[in-house]
Amino acid sequence: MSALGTLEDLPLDYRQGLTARNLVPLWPNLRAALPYGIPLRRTRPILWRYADVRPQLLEAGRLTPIEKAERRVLVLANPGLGLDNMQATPSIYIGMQLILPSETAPNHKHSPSAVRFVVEGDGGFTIVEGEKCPMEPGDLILTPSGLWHEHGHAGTGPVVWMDALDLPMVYALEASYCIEGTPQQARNEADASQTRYRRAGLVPYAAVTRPRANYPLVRFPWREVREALGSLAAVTPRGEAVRLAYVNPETGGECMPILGFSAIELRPGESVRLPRHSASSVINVVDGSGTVEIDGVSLAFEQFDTMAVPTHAEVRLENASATRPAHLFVVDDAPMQRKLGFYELFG
Ligand code: 1HN
Repeated sequence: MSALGTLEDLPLDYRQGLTARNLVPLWPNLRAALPYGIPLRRTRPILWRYADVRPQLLEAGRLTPIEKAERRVLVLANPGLGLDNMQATPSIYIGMQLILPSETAPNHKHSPSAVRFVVEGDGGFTIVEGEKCPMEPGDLILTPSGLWHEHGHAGTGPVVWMDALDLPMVYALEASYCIEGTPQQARNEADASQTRYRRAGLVPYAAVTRPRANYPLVRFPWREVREALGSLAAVTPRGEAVRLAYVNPETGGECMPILGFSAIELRPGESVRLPRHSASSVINVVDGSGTVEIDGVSLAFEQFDTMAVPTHAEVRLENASATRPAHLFVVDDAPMQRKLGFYELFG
C-alpha cells in the first residue's frame, strides 16, 4: 500500500484545467471516501441532558406562539455534523417538540417519515389519517411518509415528545417536501392498538388473505411495551440485552422503511454490551439512570436524556440502580442499511 498522490503533486495549470472543466481527480480524496477498516465518523458520541433541554423548550413556549412555529421544536444537532444540518447522526433527525394546552399543530403530510416518542405530559394527541392517537409518556406514534398528521392538546400542563425523522436522508436526496392540509375529522373509534391489533400474534382475519398493509399499527402504547419487556426480562440470561423491536404486526418486519425502533430494559445493577453494527442510533432514556460508554466515551444518563451513537460504535450500558430497572428507547437506521445491502452486524 503506497501513499496515494496528493493534489499538490499535480502541476497548477493541470489542476486549473480540471477545475475549469468541472473535473476532480479521485486519488487525493480516495482514502477519505473509503478509509481502511472503519468508516470516517464525524458524528460525536454525545448526550443532550433533558435538564438542559426542558427549560429552553419552555422558554420557546413563552417566546414563540404555535402559529409562528407550526411545530415548536428544538433540534438536537450533533456538533460533529454541523449545528445547521439538523442531524443527530448522519441519517437521523431528532427534535424535542412542545405543545401547550389547547394548542394545535396544523395538519400536513410530507415525504420524510416521522415518529413521536412521548416524553412528558398528558392530554396530547396526534391524528394520523383520521385515527386519533392518545399520547401518553413512552407511547410511540408513527407518521409515515405521505400520511396526514396533526397534533393537539386537550389536557393541562406542557406536553413534550421526541420527534425522530429520516429527514437527513430524504433531504440529501432533494426529495423532502410538505403539503398543507385542512383539519382532519377524527374517526370516533379507539386507535388500532386497542382494537384491530390488540395483541401480538393476532391480526384481523382478512389480513391473512389480502396484501399486507404498510402501516396497520401507528400507535405502540408504552404500557404494553413495558409489560412485554418485564416478561422478556424474566427469561433472558443476565448480561444479555432485554430488547424488543417495534414491528409491523402484519409482516413481522420493521414498522418503518428507513428508521428502526426498539426498547431495552436494563435490569437492576445490570451492564450490557450492545452488538456492534454498521447502523447509527439515538437512545432516549424512558426511566432510570446509569452510564453509557460509546467508543470509550463515558456519559452519565438520567431520565429523558438523549444520546447519539455513531455507526460501528462499541456501546455498553449500565443501570446505576441496584433496585430498579431502567428503560431505553432506541432509534437506528438499520432498516435502510439492510435494504441497501450494506448492513453489518459484527456481534
Ligand atoms: C414535522 O412534520 C413534525 O409533524 C415535527 O410534528 C418535526 C421536522 C422536520 C420536518 C417535519 C410534526 C418536523 C417535521
